[in-house]
Parts: sequence; C-alpha cells; structure tokens
Amino acid sequence: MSDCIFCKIIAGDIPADIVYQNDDVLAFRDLNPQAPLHVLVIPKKHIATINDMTATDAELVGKLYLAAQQIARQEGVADDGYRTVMNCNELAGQTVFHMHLHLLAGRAMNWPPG
Ligand code: DGP
Repeated sequence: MSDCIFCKIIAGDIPADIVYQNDDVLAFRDLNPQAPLHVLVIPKKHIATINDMTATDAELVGKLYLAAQQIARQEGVADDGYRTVMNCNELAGQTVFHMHLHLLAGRAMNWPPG
C-alpha cells in the first residue's frame, strides 16, 4: 500500500531499526517505546487490522508470534517475560493500519492494561 508507513519501512523507503526479518515477517524497534524493549512485529503482506484477516492469513499470524518468541530470546527477555499486544481499530488505540504485534519487555507490566 503506497500510503502505509509500515509498507514504506518494508520497502526500505523509511529507515527503521530492524531487529529481525524473514520472508514473511519484519520486526523493528518502536519509534515511541513504552518499555525498555518495544519491538513491532509485522507481516510483510499488508493487512490493515485483525478484522481484515482471512483464514489464509492464519499461518502468517502464527509466524508473527514465532518471530516474537525468537526476538525475545535474542534480546534476553524470554525467561523473565514479555507482553505481546495487537490493537484493533480506534477504541483499542490502533494508529497505524497495518497489522502489528507489539512486543514489550524489560519492566513489570500492569494488569489490566490501560
Ligand atoms: P498502534 O497504536 O498499535 O497502532 O501502534 C503503532 C506504533 O507504531 C506506535 O507505538 C508508534 C509506532 N510507529 C509509528 N510510526 C512509526 C515509524 O515510522 N517508525 C517506527 N519505528 N515506529 C512507528
């Protein structure tokens, strides 16, 4: 999508601090980190929101979690713990309409989330 910030990061048109990638998934540090470790794990395929997923995307979304698991290990936070969050639409606070999994770690997390 030509007007999608995250598609531009995938294309290399906007710089990002990339921590992991494979054929299907890209992960980079959030511009506005909410924890000592805050990485966004995104599919290279443009899918705007969870609502826009289809059954054919199920394996791809599983790969986001496998990438998060691997990044947590490489960043040394897997054993202490981490949180993954995917916001959907306005009330959840989604601001970029290209599906992304937030991976947050390095501090104690609150529950329930705000
Ligand atoms: P959400 O609120 O769930 O849609 O999260 C969007 C996140 O994307 C937010 O934490 C800030 C981050 N973000 C927005 N634009 C950029 C960007 O250009 N680069 C990077 N690295 N992160 C961005």
